[in-house]
Parts: sequence; structure tokens; C-alpha cells
Amino acid sequence: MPTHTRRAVLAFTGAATLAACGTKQRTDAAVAPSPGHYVSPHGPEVATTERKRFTNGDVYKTRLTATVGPVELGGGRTVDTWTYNGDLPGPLIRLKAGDTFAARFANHLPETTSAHWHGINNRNDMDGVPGLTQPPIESGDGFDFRFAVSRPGTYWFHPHTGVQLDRGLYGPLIVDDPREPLSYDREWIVMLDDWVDGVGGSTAETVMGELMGKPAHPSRLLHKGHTPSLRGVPGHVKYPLYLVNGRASDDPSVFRAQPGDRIRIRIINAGSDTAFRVALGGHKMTVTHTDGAPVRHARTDCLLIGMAERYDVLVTAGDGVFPLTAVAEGKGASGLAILRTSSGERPTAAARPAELSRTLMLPARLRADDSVRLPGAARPDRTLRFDLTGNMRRFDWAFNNQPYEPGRRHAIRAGERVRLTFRNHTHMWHPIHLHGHTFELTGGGPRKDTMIILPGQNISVDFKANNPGLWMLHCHNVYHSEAGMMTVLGYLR
Ligand SMILES: [Cu+2]
Repeated sequence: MPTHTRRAVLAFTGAATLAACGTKQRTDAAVAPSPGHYVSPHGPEVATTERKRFTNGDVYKTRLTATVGPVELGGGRTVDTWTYNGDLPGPLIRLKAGDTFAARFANHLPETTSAHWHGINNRNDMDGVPGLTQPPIESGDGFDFRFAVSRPGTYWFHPHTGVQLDRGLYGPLIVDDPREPLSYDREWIVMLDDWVDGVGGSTAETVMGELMGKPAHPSRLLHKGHTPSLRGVPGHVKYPLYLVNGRASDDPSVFRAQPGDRIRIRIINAGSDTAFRVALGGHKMTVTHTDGAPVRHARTDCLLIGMAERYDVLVTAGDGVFPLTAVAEGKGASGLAILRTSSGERPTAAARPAELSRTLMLPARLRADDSVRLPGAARPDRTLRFDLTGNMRRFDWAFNNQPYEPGRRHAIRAGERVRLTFRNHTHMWHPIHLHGHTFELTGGGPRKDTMIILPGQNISVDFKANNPGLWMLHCHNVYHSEAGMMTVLGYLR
């Protein structure tokens, strides 16, 4: 005999007992209408929006298999972990704007999984959020993903299930622009990661257990996580390794180029609990994109990249051997890759390029390129306010003190300019990610889909509600999202 899960019951009563609220300006907290008043991920609104995106480009066909097996991390270290197709990072998915993505996804893991296409303004039923946009993909089962890809940029893919991301399940997803406005000689994709899985018997699950108060050996928790120039604690976990493109810093990957080459570097933070401060020794960087969207070009020495954020930069290669150093913010250690344009000794993992302590680029200093400014009046049609709450001892990270509940939805309407206002009441950093849309930092700031909110900060972002469905809004610290710091924005029908 079927029984209701606790979640389902809560979702139902939550929806039924709250009164409906207004549509103009301000809808705080959750949420009024019953589930039937929301656009379904499988509803006609989603299909109509997808038809508008479709432009009859090529069909990009691929196979992705989530699998268990050994991976070599450099320096002779081999771990048993979970990856896509046995590769770390996972296979490069590369298509062009206007194409259709078609992947046969197979789950060879011992548990359910999912696949989320981070940053893509996807059709809602392909967004890969189990229990919200589709059922979980069972062990031994598969799923056919198929969707139109309309916007160029630097994206990536990962599971949206538990803390699986803190294994090796991630890969780059690059959408080329058929009318690429930048000119450069080479391209370097750089994926950053904090690594624990399979080292000394630790897994993402043992780390989560320790964070929830079950001591583990070896302990992976940081007791102090100070950051050089910004407030608060960036992350909880002292990882045994920080990887760049799947390699540990004592045996780094090497990118070869010619002196004078103009190189586009696409940097993706696939870490679960680590923000990285990134510099290329001996070089200034010109920031061209954040989270796939163009910005007015801005020069900097150093970037701060929260979990799931991406930055594209241009550099003109010098003559020599240079460290691309990614310091784990507040954790002391770093990841490393090498740019080599001539012979010479390679820098060591301990290298700390002077650029790390020069100009640091933060999103508030960037402006959206005119081509991606949000259209329409600057005044929002609706404002949703989110207090970021929780503390380390209880490990109860949440929005507005309410842990994730798939049936609790924040109502929005198609066509609205929606403002999200975040106030961080905690001591932790929270990189907040919105699915299916890119927002603009208010006041003409950059377009992004993930934004670090520092302790004490009060930050507003606006987006155009142009992609109907049920969309996750969550912290991209995977241990915070798993603890409950997730919620849903739902389009009203
Ligand atoms: Cu968080």
C-alpha cells in the first residue's frame, strides 16, 4: 500500500495552508498557490519556450556514463572514484550556439544520480534536478537528454544528487559562438577542484558525516579558515589535494604555447567547498566573460572564483615557464598548472606569484557588456528576499531558516523582471546559483548565474523571467545545499 513520504506531506500541507498573495511588487518568503498553479516541467509553456530557442543547427550526439573506477591524479597517485566515462575532468562537451545537444546518459554508479547542465538556459524538464524536474536516474538505468543550446559561453556539468559532486563527477561544456568576436591564437580550459575522494579512506559522505557531528579519521575539517582580505570563512574542509585539470600540484599539467600568443583561458571552479584565488605568474589578465556572459573588458592580476563560477580571460603569453596558481581561499594550499613557452625549470607547488597579492577582480567591479544588459526598466516587477541563515554547530544552512522542501515555491510570473535580494547573516561564504537564467548584479553589473555572498553582505540581482518552469536556487557549497540551503522559484501558470 503506498504511503506518503514526509516530504510529500509537508509539500502538500505547506501549499494548502498558506494564503495566496499579490502579484505586483514584493512577494516575500514562501509561498502561496497550490502545486497545480505552477508551470509543470512537462507543461506546454516549457515546450513552447523550447520551440522558440530551436534554430535548426547541428545535432551534437554524445554518450555519458557515470561510472566507478581508478583515476590517476598525478605523482603516481591512483584513487578509486566516480567519474564520467572514466575521465577526470569528464569528457569535453563542445558544441555551437544553435545546436541541439543529445546525450545518452547511463548510470553505472551503485546509487541514483542526475545530470545538471550548469549555466545553460535549458528547458526545464532537462535541467536534471531529481524530485523536481525529473525522477532520479536509477542505478543501472539511463536517460536521454535532448535540448537546444542557444547561448555561447563557458559552462559545465555535474550531478545534482547529494554530495556526489565532491567525487570526480564533473566536466566542461563549451558553447562556441559562430560569430566569435574575440580573436586569440589558443584556448586553455582550466578546471579547478578540491579533492578528497579515496584519499586515506575519505569520501564525500564521510566528510558530510563529520560536518554533521560524526567524527571521522582522518579528520578533514579546518579549524580556522582565514582569508587574506575578505570577511568570513570560505569553506569547511581541508582537502588533501587541490587539482587543476585532474592533476595534483606536484605533477601538474602543462599547457604549451609560443611567446606572444594570445590565449583565451576558460577557468571553471568545480570544487565543492573551495573558492580559489587564481593568478598566472608574470601576466596580467583581461577578463572578458563571467559565467559565460560577456563583460566590458577589464584588466586584473588576480581572480577570485567561487564554487561553480567561471571566468574567461585573455593573456598575451610571455617567454618562459609560468605557474597558473589557484590558492584555496583560507586553506593555505594550492593547485597548479604550468604555461610553458620556452625551456626552463618549472615552478613548484609552493610558487606564489606576486600577482596573487595585487589587484583582485570582484564582480562588483565588472560591467555587463551592452549586448547582454537586461532589457527594460530598472525597476523590478517583483522582489524576493532571502536571508542566508545557519551556523556551523548545527550545520543547518538554509534560506530564511527553512530547509529545502521541493513543494515550497517562490512564485514568479513569465515576463517579470525579478529581483533577488540576499542578506548573509552567517559567518560563511555562500556562492548562490540560480538555474535556467542569468541574473545581472543590480546597477549594470555583470551577468552571472552564480555569485558569492560574503558574510554581512546585502546583494541584489535582477533577472528576466523568460524560461518557464520550476527552478532551483541554491548554495553551491555542496555541503550547504545538502544540509538544506536550496529552494525553488516557480512560474505561475
Ligand atoms: Cu553556502
